Amino acid sequence: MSSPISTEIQGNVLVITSDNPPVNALGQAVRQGLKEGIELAAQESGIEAVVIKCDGRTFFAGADITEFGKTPQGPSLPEVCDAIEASDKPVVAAIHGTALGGGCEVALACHYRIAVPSAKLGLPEVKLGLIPGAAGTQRLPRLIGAEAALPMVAIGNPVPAAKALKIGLVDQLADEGRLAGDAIAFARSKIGQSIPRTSEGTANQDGVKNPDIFDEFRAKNGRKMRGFDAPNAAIEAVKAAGELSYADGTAKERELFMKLMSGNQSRAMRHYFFAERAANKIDGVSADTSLIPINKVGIIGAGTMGGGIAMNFLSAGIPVTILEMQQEALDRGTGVMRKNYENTAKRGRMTMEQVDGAMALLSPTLDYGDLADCDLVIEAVYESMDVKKEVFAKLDETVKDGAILASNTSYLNIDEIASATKRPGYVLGLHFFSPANVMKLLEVVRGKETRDDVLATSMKLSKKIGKVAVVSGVCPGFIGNRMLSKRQEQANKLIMEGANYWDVDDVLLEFGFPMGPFQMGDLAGIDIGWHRDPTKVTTVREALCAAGRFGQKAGKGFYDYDEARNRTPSDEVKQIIADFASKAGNEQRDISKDEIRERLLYPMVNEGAKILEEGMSQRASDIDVVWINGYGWPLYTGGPMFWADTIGLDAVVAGLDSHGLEVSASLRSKAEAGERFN
Ligand code: T1G
Repeated sequence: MSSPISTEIQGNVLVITSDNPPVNALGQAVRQGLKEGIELAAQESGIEAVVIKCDGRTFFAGADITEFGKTPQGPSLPEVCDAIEASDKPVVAAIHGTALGGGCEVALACHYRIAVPSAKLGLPEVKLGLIPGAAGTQRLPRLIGAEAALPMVAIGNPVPAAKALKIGLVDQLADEGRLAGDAIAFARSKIGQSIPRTSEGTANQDGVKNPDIFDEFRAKNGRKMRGFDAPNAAIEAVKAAGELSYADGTAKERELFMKLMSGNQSRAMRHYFFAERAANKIDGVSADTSLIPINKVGIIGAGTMGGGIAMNFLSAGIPVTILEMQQEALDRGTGVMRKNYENTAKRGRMTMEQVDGAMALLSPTLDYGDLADCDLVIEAVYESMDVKKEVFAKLDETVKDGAILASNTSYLNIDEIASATKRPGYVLGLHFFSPANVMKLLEVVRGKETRDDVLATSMKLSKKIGKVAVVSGVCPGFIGNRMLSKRQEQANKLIMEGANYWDVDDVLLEFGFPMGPFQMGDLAGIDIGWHRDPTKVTTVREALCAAGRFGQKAGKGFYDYDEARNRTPSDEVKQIIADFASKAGNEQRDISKDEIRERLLYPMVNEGAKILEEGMSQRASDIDVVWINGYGWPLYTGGPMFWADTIGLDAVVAGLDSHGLEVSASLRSKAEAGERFN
């Protein structure tokens, strides 16, 4: 098989080129070819400088993640990087696309780096539960200082070329389309000069002007890093760069890297990396299915969901016509959208010009006729089948043929909604999660008649608006809410049996969720949907509302809140629950956190098994993608189905049996056969 690496001598410069689609991952053949290229440069006296570049869409985007967990084959990436850096002829990295992970480390091993303005450079290993493993944590701080290196290594976001130039990660910007030529000229200009080797830099030794930066960084990013092992390891590695010799620092990095590589968190996060990409693929629908052009979107309803949904399209530069029934509701809705954008601008995440640009694409209307030329219309009206069928019938009459009609319903039957139209093939569900302009998950609900091109268009469009889309079949609650209802059912039962409601929340918090169900209730507002009659008390929630416990906004809900919104369990609430429990004749008992965790999470796994069995989800990893992006399931456990594999399906079944909870046939048979979901 021909090597993905080719070499060409242009005058006195050796150009080493990688052509390893799709992203020039640094697989064994690439590493071998790079090493041989550097050896060639050393042997040939006519070669006075070297350029390393990549064909295709990007410079090396990292080690080949598919090789992880397999027996390593030499040469290792650290070996290749050291060979590059040891060259006594200047080596220039010519960067376009995304120089990430091992790709950035190859660039750091080069003596110089030039990049096109659209390029990005980064060390995202931490997003895979790892840290850089080819001396990135030791070279980068020596090149740009620990303070600039810390976020790159411990958070893992890439920096654009302009910023890379500013912080010294890149030496020069090249013209788009002239990268190779500029790199060769740049390399020639360095012939005869002393070779700058990053690993020899000691800038970082005294470059850490303020050793407190590490604790300050931890304090500032604590919430984001909560529960993850890799960020702390990354901080340790960067710290070591300022305290140890290069040799000792790389040994420290290797030790930290190997520990993470063999840990559950990295296995889970690597699972998620491929799971998110697999979710894009629709079984039985070819990747080259023709797509329906979406140039104009209609949204029915300018409430919280409708407005949030609209913002996704406006932010992606797609014009939106938004319809309400009353002018006042329309004005309120568009006002909220502008306010949301302005708040984002205040946080420096967009400019006011961008705010105005997005809002300029919005056309508010009270007239269905203005939706006629939309290519896609999404309704976000009241969750009532009758109302939705009425809206779809009207859309079917008004909107041009061939347009997609989508419902944002969170659990209603899409096939029944489609039956209200003469175009069921063009009907599907696009279930956004609140706040719709923030949450990444989009459940794409495939009706029994939904056409392949409608489905493929929706999946592609989801990516354009920055969503992670997962295909779901038609069943109550689709994938996420269907599993959530099982957890909520147990949460409500547990507190009726004597479990402390704060233990229920704490179990989920300690597991890694952002909050538990009772905290969530206080945040959203206990009084949502309350009938406002304090004399009519039939549920715990109604009792809380009757006692004025509306949630955080009232300073009290399930919890009492201080001015900083810190929560304290309430004896009054504990008594309210106990009264309900005794009225229902429930025997009370102390319930351990272990039992709470098993009863909250195992039924979700069981429901996931049923969803798979019924074909409501294409694959177990899709369920993981739903829960990580829609409900805050901790990424470092890989999602409910991967987590169940990790603890063992036999343990899940034994737990469910011990609590007298349902075990689906497929889950039990998988457990008995020693199988995994993923
Ligand atoms: N290894 C193997 N396959 C990869 C890959 C990688 N590093 N990156 C992408 N792919 C596949 C991906 O699965 C998909 O396959 C296709 O390429 C297109 O990807 C030693 C240890 C580069 C920004 O973490 O962030 O280096 O689905 O759909 O949206 O210190 O891919 O087509 O079959 O994502 O244009 C560090 C991971 C690795 C970068 C492009 N590097 N990749 O995004 O395309 S660890 C990363 C990305 C490491 C060293 C350490 C993105 C991208 P398929 P895509 P995209």
